[in-house]
Amino acid sequence: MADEKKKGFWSQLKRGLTMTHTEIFEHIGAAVDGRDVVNESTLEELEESLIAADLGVQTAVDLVEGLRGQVKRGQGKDIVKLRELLVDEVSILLLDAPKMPALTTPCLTLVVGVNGVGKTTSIAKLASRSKMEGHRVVLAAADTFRAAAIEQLSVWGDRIGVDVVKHQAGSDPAAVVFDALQAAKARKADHIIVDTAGRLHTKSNLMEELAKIGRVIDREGEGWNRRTLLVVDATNGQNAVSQAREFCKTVPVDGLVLSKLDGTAKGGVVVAIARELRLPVAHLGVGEGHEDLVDFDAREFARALFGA
Ligand SMILES: Nc1nc2c(ncn2[C@@H]2O[C@H](COP(=O)(O)OP(=O)(O)OP(=O)(O)O)[C@@H](O)[C@H]2O)c(=O)[nH]1
Ligand SMILES: [Mg+2]
Repeated sequence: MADEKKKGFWSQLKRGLTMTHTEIFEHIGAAVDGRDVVNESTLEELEESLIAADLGVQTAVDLVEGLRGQVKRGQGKDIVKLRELLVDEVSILLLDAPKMPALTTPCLTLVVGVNGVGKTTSIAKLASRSKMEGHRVVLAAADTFRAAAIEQLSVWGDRIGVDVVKHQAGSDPAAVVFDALQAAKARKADHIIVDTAGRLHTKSNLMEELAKIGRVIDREGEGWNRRTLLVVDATNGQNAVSQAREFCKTVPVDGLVLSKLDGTAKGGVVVAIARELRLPVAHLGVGEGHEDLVDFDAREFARALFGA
């Protein structure tokens, strides 16, 4: 990846995680109380703030237990060193989680998730990214539930400069996907991104609708790599973990997009998800604009999480 682009990601990510790392370190800073020496109360304070940042209780306990051993052995005596050790430990955790494979075109990306989590915005971001990488993108407005949803995707399409295939509100989402596949083939596009209506995994009629879309892709999408991305809202913290877990039981998911990291002090949820769900985290949403998407990188994420 070009250095410029990497640098851009890094500053976006760091900005996106500001609320989380400020929260974690203000806490510990207060415990250290100017002495700048790490002791048992610092570690307890750290454990609490990791839990508050939604890394998950077990993960927080395990991390601090590891650090306690290192502190005893004379490492991590001051807060700067402790921060470095934390970055290393969290990187190791995240590196152990499955990685999202690179996009191979022609590709159809189906984007799913609960209402309001940031699906349509994430699609705009993905489309913009894909276009910048030289792909020819077609968006499919398969959230036909509301006219406003079709309009929202069209506005993004115009802004980014990519085609949008749409039908009238209330029409069959599977038919939109059918048309998007025909349009993509005709226009020699190589990446279709499908927007879908927000749904809870418990709504069986909406789940059947996804299955129908799947059958259309099976039939018409020969040669297209299919991947399903689940968008989860990071501001939901631990609830996002359970939501993702339940969703994945009904729909096979290939990777996750964690949106709205910029709007929460619960950025540790990314660690919880990677560790507990064993699902690749593909991208992080760090703002409302179409450029506010960061590729997930374990080491960089750990550094940004602790403001290193
Ligand atoms: N701060 C911030 N806001 C975001 C981000 N992603 C999405 N949003 C905002 O979240 C709100 C909902 O986003 P949408 O993309 O419409 O969500 P959706 O999942 O498509 O919603 P439905 O189609 O109604 O289910 C909008 O106001 C977005 O601007 C993000 O990464 N950061
Ligand atoms: Mg939407």
